[in-house]
Amino acid sequence: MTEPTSLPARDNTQEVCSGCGAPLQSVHEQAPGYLPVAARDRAQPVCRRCFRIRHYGEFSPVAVGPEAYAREVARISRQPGLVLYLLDAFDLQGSLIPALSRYIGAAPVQAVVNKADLLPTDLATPSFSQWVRRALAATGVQVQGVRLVSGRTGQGVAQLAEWLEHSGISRVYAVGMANVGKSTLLNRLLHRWTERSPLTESKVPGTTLGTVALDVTLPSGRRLTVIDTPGLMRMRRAVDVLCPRCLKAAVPDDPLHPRVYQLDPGQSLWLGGFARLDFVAGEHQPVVVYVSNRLVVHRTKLSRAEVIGQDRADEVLRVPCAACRVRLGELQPQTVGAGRYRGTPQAGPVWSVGAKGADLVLAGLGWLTLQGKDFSGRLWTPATIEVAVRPRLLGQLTHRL
Ligand SMILES: Nc1nc2c(ncn2[C@@H]2O[C@H](COP(=O)(O)OP(=O)(O)OP(=O)(O)O)[C@@H](O)[C@H]2O)c(=O)[nH]1
Ligand SMILES: [Mg+2]
Ligand SMILES: [Zn+2]
Ligand SMILES: [Zn+2]
Repeated sequence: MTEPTSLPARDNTQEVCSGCGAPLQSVHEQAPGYLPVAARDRAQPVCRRCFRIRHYGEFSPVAVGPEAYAREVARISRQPGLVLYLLDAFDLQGSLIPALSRYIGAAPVQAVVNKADLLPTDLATPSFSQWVRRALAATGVQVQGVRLVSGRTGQGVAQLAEWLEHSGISRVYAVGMANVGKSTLLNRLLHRWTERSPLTESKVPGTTLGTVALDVTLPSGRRLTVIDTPGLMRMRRAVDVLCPRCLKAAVPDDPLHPRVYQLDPGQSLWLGGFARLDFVAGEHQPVVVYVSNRLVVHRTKLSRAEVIGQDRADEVLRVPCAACRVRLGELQPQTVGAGRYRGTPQAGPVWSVGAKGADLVLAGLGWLTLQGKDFSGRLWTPATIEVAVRPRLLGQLTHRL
């Protein structure tokens, strides 16, 4: 994996790359925003990094840390506009920006759940919208509405565009964690209005480095400024720490195929080599796994589970590679309890599953659904990956109220 370099502070008078927002410079070839002197008088020049990402599919992430992030996004409280707060439907937990309201002030916010194409079921239900609203409210952000879109397939994009066309607003920002698809979605909108898709997109988080503002004329003749912003990286999601090969296996590209395992006590499930669920005691029950279709899910005896992780990881579980294993850190056990094992006092973090079941969410890797039957076990995850429990996304949150 390319080691991230950091972004220099930006001088407001400086011209920026129209693909990634990095300040353009012709001095340091390896630094962000490099543009050879000969290419400087082109209209809307793009930096060499953007050129390479677009034409050669190169990945060169640059970490936008919390300070640089705050510096770039603070512009929103100075020049208010509508904020489209983008969330990744596959990684809702990892999409939450702590204290976003600090950066955006009192700007109105619409939640936009992107990558809807990855989910096997449509989420456009009132219960899902309510849950998203509540999850965002818990981080201090009140949203006006929740929209479901796919920047990739275009699902929901025409409706969003028409709404923006009729809303009367003159400035719109896309804001969100790195890699949630801000630039891809804005490119779709911009293409509709200008037939151009100028923003650089890539598989690796840390593509957009600074704000990029583009003025467009809407079909009604009204002017709208569309602003892309860099994504925040907190290194709590799988996608922030993996090398390109492990990323390709762990991040889904196609709609998820739920994998159902009928488990008995004494069995374990490995999710690649990223995480493991041990079923220690309880009733026979189905456990549904929602991870990338390319990730190996390996069922084994609980007594063999550790040996597989230690001796046969590369051969059976395939990813993460040795270098990514080091970056992710050792797997840590957490207690999982459902039914009559719910709430049993235990050492370490406890994930408690109610009678209606729950999703055990691993930020950026996917989730496991338990039905709420008697279950006592352990979930092993790398210390860097955020874990959470939520109502079943496909089942409870997609039920009509
Ligand atoms: N499946 C799916 N993938 C998407 C969608 N939108 C974007 N992506 C993919 O997500 C990855 C990141 O997209 P970007 O548009 O670069 O994301 P970003 O939020 O601008 O990322 P940063 O600039 O790093 O903050 C790319 O591989 C996109 O192809 C979508 O609707 N569905
Ligand atoms: Mg971007
Ligand atoms: Zn660039
Ligand atoms: Zn790797």
